[in-house]
Amino acid sequence: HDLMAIHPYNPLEDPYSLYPHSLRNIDELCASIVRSHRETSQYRVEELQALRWKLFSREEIQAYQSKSVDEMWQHCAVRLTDAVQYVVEFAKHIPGFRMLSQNDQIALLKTGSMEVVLVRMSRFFNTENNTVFFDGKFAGGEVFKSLACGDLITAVFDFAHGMCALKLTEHQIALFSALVLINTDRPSLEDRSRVQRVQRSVELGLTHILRRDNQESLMHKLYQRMAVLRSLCSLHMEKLRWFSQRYPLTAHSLFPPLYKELFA
Ligand code: CLR
Repeated sequence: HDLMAIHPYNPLEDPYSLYPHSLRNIDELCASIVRSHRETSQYRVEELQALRWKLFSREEIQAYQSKSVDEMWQHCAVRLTDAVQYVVEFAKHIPGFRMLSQNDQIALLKTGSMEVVLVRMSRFFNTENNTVFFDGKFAGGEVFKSLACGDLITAVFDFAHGMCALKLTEHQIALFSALVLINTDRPSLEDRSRVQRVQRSVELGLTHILRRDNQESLMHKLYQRMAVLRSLCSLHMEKLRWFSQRYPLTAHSLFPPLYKELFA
């Protein structure tokens, strides 16, 4: 009791006391999210940097542009699903994710996986010529012309451009991706309060590394990006509904099962 009198403890002066975490736990949480990001990010930043000037030739671009609408959709759906698979792997290693019910894990991935793919896209994006690494080379928006959804492509490229402007570190991208995924606003969650506990810890992790990097002002910008992500994903769903109506057979029998499971 005497010790308490010598060191009066005021929880309001201790930002961490509001949460059931110690600084050490937060460091461990950040480290495992960063590790999981690194292990599931397909390419390292340096590798992508080295490939920056590998562009598609005029002939190659024309080959993409002369594909039929359904052929190009199927091709992109396969590429996207591949990327989503890595995001699912990433999610599984976010501390607390596996403790959620199967239903809640799926509910979070249904809306969040595409958003994380778009966050990750910024690592694969060259702002100097507005191209994205796709199929082994860098592709401009014109490569996707035969998808017939120019507004979506423009919006997605604009988003990647804006993300790049924030110049996030790999650690920041990792924590931001986790926060995008663990979101209590998603529809049809069974145990919102459990998701909220995981969300709080990830939020705390992001705050922690932004503070450490002396970039606390980024937090506000990142929350703004999350709102843009949401609108991009509803645009993606809208396009998918349009496509499935016009090409029910391709959508039904040629799209990868995971793509259908998550987005259809
Ligand atoms: C995102 C980061 C991943 C690797 C990756 C794979 C596929 C890419 C994707 C990135 C970015 C977006 C992308 C996608 C393939 C098609 C898609 C270029 C680089 C564009 C935007 C077309 C979307 C078409 C849908 C409407 C089907 O780690």
